[in-house]
Amino acid sequence: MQTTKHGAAAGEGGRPERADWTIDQGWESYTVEEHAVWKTLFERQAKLLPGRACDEFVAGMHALPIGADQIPDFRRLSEVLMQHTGWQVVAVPGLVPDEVFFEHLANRRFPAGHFIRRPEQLDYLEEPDVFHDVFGHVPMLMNPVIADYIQAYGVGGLRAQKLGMLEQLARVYWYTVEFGLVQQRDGLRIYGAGIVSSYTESIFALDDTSPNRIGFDLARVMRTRYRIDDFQESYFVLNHLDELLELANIDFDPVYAQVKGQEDYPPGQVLEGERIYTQGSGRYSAMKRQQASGGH
Ligand code: HBI
Ligand code: FE
Repeated sequence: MQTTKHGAAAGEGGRPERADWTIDQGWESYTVEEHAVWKTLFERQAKLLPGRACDEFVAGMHALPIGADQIPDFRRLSEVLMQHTGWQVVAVPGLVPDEVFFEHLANRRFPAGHFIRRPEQLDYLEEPDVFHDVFGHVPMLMNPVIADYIQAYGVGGLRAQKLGMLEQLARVYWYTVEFGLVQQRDGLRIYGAGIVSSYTESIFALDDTSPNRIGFDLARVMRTRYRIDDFQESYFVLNHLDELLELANIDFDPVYAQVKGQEDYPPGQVLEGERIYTQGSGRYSAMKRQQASGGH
């Protein structure tokens, strides 16, 4: 799943109607074909995810009006979310500028793409569509810890921009909210939206021997670059989602000071002394690099 760095004006393009870039979802205008794409994606994940998605994701999904047959109506999602964690889902044309994105999150409004991918795009997506945003992110917003964490991320994002530390903060979001894994008693589970909404990555992130799986450390993740157009080379693992509560409440300034000016780590690097769940072979990324260079 590709999230361009600066949330370039996407979707219908051009100037937004409203300053906050929100639009009406236009739920009544979805076509039968669009609901059918949602159904295909939903049913594939519903079969695959038991034993892969974390308990909090499953609980959130079951408590929301999200089903196979139709693209969910954001108004109905917001009614339930508002009661549980004070969040709502607002429709946007696609990626929005960073400060617009952070402003929404800081006010517990999750900006979700209103469009859905085309049938021929099932497994590759330029930017977050309604399946990535609603199936991937929204169930986790029912969990109070994630709800607080993503709001804190919005507040932090507005600040990080001023401090020139957005790059580092965006990596923390990427390796948690988008591509995070969590240790459960019965094994590693997915909580990241970018993984849980992807058929192929829901398998790769847990089963493949190629990627590293490394214990989450804030300063280390702030220095770790990531891939935006392919599977991750490393996944970071929390002992428990409550670790994110700490992240939502600590002062980032000392950590920013610690990492500022420090060398970044390439996505596939493993460091001396860090907690390793899997030392990956790196075979998948090596194969992709070879393909890219036209190697045989
Ligand atoms: N806009 N709609 C939308 N969705 C995103 O995930 C998003 C965005 N704008 C900016 C952005 N993500 C990231 O670049 C920031 O988290 C840094
Ligand atoms: Fe996302």
